[in-house]
Amino acid sequence: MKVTSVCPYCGVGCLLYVHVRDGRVVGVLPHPKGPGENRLCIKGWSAHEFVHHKDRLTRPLIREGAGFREASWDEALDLVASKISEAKQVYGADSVAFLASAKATNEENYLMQKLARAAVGTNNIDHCARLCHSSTVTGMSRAFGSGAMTNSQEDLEDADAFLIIGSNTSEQHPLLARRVIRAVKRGAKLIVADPRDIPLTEYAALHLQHRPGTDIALLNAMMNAIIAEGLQDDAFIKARTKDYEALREHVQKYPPEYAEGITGVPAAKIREAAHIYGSAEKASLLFSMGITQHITGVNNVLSTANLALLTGNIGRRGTGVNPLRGQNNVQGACDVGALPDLLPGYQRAADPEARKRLGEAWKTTLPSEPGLTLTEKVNGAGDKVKIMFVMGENPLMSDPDTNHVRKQLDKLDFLVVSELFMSETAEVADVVLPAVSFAEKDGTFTATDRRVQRLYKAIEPLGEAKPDWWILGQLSTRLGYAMKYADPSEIMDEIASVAPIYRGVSYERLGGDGLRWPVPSKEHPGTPILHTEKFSRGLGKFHVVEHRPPAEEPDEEYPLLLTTGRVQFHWHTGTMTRRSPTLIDQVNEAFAEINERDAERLGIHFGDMIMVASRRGEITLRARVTGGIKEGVVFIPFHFSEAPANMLTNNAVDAESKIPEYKACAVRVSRA
Ligand SMILES: Nc1nc2c(c(=O)[nH]1)N[C@H]1C(S)=C(S)[C@@H](COP(=O)(O)OP(=O)(O)OC[C@H]3O[C@@H](n4cnc5c(=O)[nH]c(N)nc54)[C@H](O)[C@@H]3O)O[C@H]1N2
Ligand SMILES: Nc1nc2c(c(=O)[nH]1)N[C@H]1C(S)=C(S)[C@@H](COP(=O)(O)OP(=O)(O)OC[C@H]3O[C@@H](n4cnc5c(=O)[nH]c(N)nc54)[C@H](O)[C@@H]3O)O[C@H]1N2
Ligand code: SF4
Ligand SMILES: [Mo]
Repeated sequence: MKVTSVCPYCGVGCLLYVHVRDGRVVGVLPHPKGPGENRLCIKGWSAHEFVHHKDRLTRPLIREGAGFREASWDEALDLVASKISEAKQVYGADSVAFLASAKATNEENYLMQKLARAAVGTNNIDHCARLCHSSTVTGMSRAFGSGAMTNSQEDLEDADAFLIIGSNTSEQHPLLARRVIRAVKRGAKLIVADPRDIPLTEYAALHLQHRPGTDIALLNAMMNAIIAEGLQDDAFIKARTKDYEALREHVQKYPPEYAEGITGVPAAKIREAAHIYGSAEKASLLFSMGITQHITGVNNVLSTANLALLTGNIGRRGTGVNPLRGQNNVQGACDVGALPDLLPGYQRAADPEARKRLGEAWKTTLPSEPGLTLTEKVNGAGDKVKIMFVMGENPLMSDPDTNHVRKQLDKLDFLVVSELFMSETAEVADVVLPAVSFAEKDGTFTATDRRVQRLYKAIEPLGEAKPDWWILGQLSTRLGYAMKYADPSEIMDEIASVAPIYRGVSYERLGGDGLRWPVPSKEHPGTPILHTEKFSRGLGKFHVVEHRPPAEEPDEEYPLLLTTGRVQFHWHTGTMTRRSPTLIDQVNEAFAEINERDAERLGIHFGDMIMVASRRGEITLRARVTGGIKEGVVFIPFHFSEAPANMLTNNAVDAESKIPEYKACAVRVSRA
C-alpha cells in the first residue's frame, strides 16, 4: 500500500509516497505532484528510516529521581493539568509558557495556541520561527505588509538573475535549488553572497565572499552602484513605493570602496553584482539564515526589500524577495498563530477587535497581556515562567548558549515535553509524552511558498504514542476548556473559519499541488504571487538602514569569527537524522571548517582534533581545513551533541524580533 504524505524535513514540501507493508513503513518513493515533481533529496528518500527506530518513545513517562517511570496517559495528563492549574492559581496564567513545533501539523499548532490562549489564558506561545525567520516576518511586514515568500517555487525558474544571500540553498533546500540551477543552465546569472564557498557557487557568475555580519554594507553599496549607473526602476518607484528620497540619500554614504573596507569584498565585484541584478529584466532574491540570524536581522531583511523595491523586482514571475522557510511546517505554525503577538492568520493579538472576533469564535475572552518570545521564556524561567510545555523542539541543543539554557530550564517548577525521541530536552523534563511521527497522522503542512499540503495517515501509532492534536485536546478538556475534535479535518475547518488567509482551505480541496494562501474563499484558486497590483500594506516602503557590527567581534583573546549552520545530511539537533542509517553513513561526526591560512598559523592540519572556545564554553571536534571559507572565519554545524555548536554561540538578540545572533561570535581555536 502507498500513502501520500509530505516530507517531514524541509520547507520545500516535497510530496512522497509512504510504502506500507504489514502495518510498517518500509520505504518512501517520490510523488509526481507537489514541489519535488517526482524527486526527493537524500533526506526525503530516507524519511522512513527513523519512524520505526527502536528509540521511539511509546509510553508516557513521569520523572522519578534521576530517571523516569512509565505511566498511563490518564496519569500523565492529569499530572500535567494539575500542575498547570496550580501554577495558574498561584502565579497567574502568564507563569505557563508553551513552545509549539514547526515539525507538527497546522492543526496541532493551532490547537496549542488555542490551548494557551483560551484554556490557560496566556499569549506565551512561540516556536522555532523565533530562531529562524522572526526578523523576516517583522522586516517584510514593514516593507511590504506580509512576511512570507513573495513568489512561488515554480516561477523562480523565470528569473534572469538571482541574488542568493545567506542561503546554502542546494544543501538546505535541495529541490528548490534545482530550479535555480535549471534557470542558470538556461542562461540566468547567479550571484552568491556568502562567507563560504557553498556548492551553488559552482554555478555562480559571481561570488561575493563577505565577512559575516556585513550584509547591510554590501547591499547598501549595491544600491549605491545601481543608482550611480541609473539602473533604478523610476516608474515602479513612483507608482508603487514611498520614502525613496531618504533611501537614495542614505546609500550615497556607501560607495563600493567604503563597503569594501567593511565587507572585505572588492569594490569592482560589488559594482558587477549591482550591474547584474540591476540590469536584469526579472531578478529574484533568495535569502535565509545568513541574513536573519543577526542582531541586525530586521535591518538586514529591510535591506533586501530595499534592493527589490529599487529595481522593481517584485510582484511578477521570476522576481521577488524570497525568504526560504526552514522547517517542514514553520510557515504553517506562524500562519495559525503559534506566535506571542499574532493570532491565527496574522491578526494582531494587541488589536482589541481581533481579540473580540477570536474570543467570540472560541467562546472565551482572550488575554490582552503581550506574550513572551521563545528567548524571553528561557530567560524568564524560574522567575516569570514556572511551567513550560515544549512540543517537538529541542532547545537544549538549538537555543544559543547551552550552559545558560540548561541553567534556566533547571529553574522551572515543571517541564513537559512531547517528542518522538528522548531528546536532550526531554531528558531533563518532568513528564515526557510520546508523540507520533508524520507517518502516523493526518494533517497539513504549509511549505515555504505558502502552499498548504495534505499528509495522510499511513500506519497506526507505535505503541501508545498519540498525535499531538489528541494530546492537546485531552489536556485542554482536563483544564476545563473542552476540545473535542473527531479528526484533524474538523480543526482545519475551524482554522478556515477564523483565519481569513485560510478561509477557502478544506481537506476536500487539498489534492494535487495544494493551495497557496491567501485563499479568501472556497472558490478561490490560491495566490502564487503576492503584491502583484499593490502591496499588502498599500505602497512598498523603503527603510534607511545602517551597518552595525555583530554584538561580539574578534579581539586578541578570541581572534576568530564563528558562524554556525547546517549540512545537507543532518537535521538540526540530529534527533531524527542521526537515527537514519543512510544519513549517518554520509556524515556522523562534528567538524569545524577553518581557513587554510588560519590553520597554518595555528599549526592545524586537516583531520586534527581542535578545541574551539568562546566566552561561554568550549568544544572539541575535527578540523576541516579549506580554502573555501573566508580567512578569519570558522564554521560549525549545530547537529552534533558530542560537540554542540551552541555551547559557543552568543545569546545577543535583535532588539525588535528577538532572533539570536547565531551567525557571528568570537572564538579561539587551538589544537586539542
Ligand atoms: N539539511 C538540512 N536542511 C535544512 C535544515 C537542516 O537542519 N538540515 N534546516 C532547515 C531550517 S529550519 C532552516 S531555517 C534552513 C536554513 O537554511 P540556510 O540559511 O541556507 O542554512 P545555514 O547553514 O544556517 O546558513 C546559510 C548560509 O549562511 C552563510 N552565512 C553565515 N553568516 C553569514 C552572514 O553574515 N551573511 C550571509 N549573507 N551569509 C552568512 C553560511 O555560510 C551558510 O552557507 O534550512 C532548512 N533546511
Ligand atoms: N547554532 C545554531 N543554532 C540554531 C540555528 C543555527 O543556524 N545555528 N538555527 C536555528 C533554527 S533556524 C531553527 S529552526 C532551530 C531548530 O530547533 P529545534 O526545533 O529545537 O530543532 P529540531 O531538531 O528540529 O527539533 C524538533 C524536535 O521535534 C521532534 N519531532 C518531530 N516530529 C514531531 C512531531 O510530530 N511531534 C512532536 N511532538 N515532536 C516531533 C524531533 O524528534 C525533534 O527532537 O534551531 C536554531 N538553532
Ligand atoms: S528538498 Fe526538503 S522537502 Fe524535499 S525531499 Fe529534501 S528535505 Fe524533503
Ligand atoms: Mo529554521
